[in-house]
Amino acid sequence: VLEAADRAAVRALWLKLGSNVGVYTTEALERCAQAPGSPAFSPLGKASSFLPSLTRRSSRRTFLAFPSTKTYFLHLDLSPGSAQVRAHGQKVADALTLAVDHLDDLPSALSALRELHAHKLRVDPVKFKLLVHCLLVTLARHYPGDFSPSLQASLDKFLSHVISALAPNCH
Ligand code: ZNH
Repeated sequence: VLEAADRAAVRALWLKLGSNVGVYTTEALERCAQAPGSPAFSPLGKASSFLPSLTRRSSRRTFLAFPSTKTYFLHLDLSPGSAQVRAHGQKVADALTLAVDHLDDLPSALSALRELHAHKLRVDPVKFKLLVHCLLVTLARHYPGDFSPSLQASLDKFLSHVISALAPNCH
């Protein structure tokens, strides 16, 4: 369970994000996997190749950093600015907002989504960590002034709880 200070920090950030949660979630998805034809790289192992994608002002390509996450979305239009990716980003954002509203009971608030991801979509649990990582990077870029180490830690804990609720075997 999240501590009071973590909850307060996450709730305060969510208030600040307001209706933009979907925008940032979409950007995080776009960052996640790599466009066709680009050389694959592993950001976890090679900080040097990852850093340029952090500093690029605005990505024109979709699914940039973790190509393997793209395989789940091949049925969507993945071109830059795709309305389908945006719509999916908004759904993920709404689920995160639901989670923020149910910090006391994430597992039951997210149980239908856990079923969907584990049994129907069969998402590799590791992919959740990649998406969450991309979301943290995205928020840090847009809110550099707010992104203190303690906010980072609170958000990280919150998102870890969301992951455990969605993918219980992800450790
Ligand atoms: Zn997911 C879907 C959320 C992660 C993949 N998702 C989805 C939805 C939601 C979500 C809300 C919608 C549902 C309905 O419609 O009903 N996710 C989410 C969250 C997270 C996630 C919150 C975290 C945090 N996912 C994920 C990952 C992956 C995925 C990691 C992989 C990589 N999902 C997915 C898919 C889908 C989904 C594939 C389906 C899409 C379509 O549209 O088709």
